[in-house]
Amino acid sequence: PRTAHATPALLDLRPTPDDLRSDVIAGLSASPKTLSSKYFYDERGSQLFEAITRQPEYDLTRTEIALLQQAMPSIRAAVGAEAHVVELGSGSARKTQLLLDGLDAPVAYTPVEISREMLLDATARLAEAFPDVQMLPVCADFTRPVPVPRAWMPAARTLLFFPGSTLGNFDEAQSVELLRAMCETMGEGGMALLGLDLVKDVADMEAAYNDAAGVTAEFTLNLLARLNRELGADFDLDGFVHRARWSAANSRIETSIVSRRAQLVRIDGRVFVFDAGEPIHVEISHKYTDDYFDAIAARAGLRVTRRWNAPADRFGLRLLER
Ligand code: AVJ
Repeated sequence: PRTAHATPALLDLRPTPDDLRSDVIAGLSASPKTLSSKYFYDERGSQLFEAITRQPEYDLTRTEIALLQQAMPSIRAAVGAEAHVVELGSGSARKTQLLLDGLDAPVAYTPVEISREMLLDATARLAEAFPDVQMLPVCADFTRPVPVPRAWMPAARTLLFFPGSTLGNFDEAQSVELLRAMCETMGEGGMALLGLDLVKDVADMEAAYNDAAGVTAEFTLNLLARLNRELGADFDLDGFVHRARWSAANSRIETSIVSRRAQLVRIDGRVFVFDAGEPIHVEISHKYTDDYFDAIAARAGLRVTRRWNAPADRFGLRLLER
């Protein structure tokens, strides 16, 4: 039977799947050694990230949700009625619900996600909560421009939603590229709402990535556990430590996995040599000032038209227009 809750149709752009094995071999062969933070989020890693968001030192997620709640009436007025909401990634059900609830009669919602399973899960959950919003999921790589499916109800504009300071995990050149793709995806008259973590006390920023309970360290080191599980690598998890520290020159937290001693690691018949104290670069988390972010946005052809900051400027929401 046809019901409002039938499995939503999916526009599948058949994105090239990530190749963990070849990415890891390339990253560990490079100098300095590097692994992409996108590989943190296997099932265990996603659980650990959820646990991070409950740590007292890591207030990013709580602060963003409170800010979104508080700023929503003003966001609603700025965006106007009948928007088509396009979210990059589909991992933030709580924030998406706040946005769809708070906007004026949104007509459609399009999560863009490379994992079909996560895409369909997120869509199904939201379809129940928002029967009047057309669900139009797209399976695609969101770092490239995405064709936005046409909704039954013509939308007044596209509103891209990219919360969580996820932009901060991309380096400057990649960020500009991603913002350019967003600029194209949102189309004429489109807008984007971004959540960005802001520069604050160095001690606060460093504590957020070095929580006392050790959850962030476990999250980071889970990457090595994942490589052992999925690639048959033989990382000795006691031979490596988590390190996260502020780089003022780059305005970002830089997270590494540091080898505690000289050691060898085998993956797939290949041998990787680690010196004592040698880091694997695994994550960057940019923190923004207005000048820095406005300049990056301008390089992508975007203007910041509205700003909402949490108390003590601990987090910011930014509205971007072409
Ligand atoms: C997913 C971008 C919000 O960089 O703060 C949290 C992930 N890494 N602790 C961030 C993360 C370590 C994260 N974001």
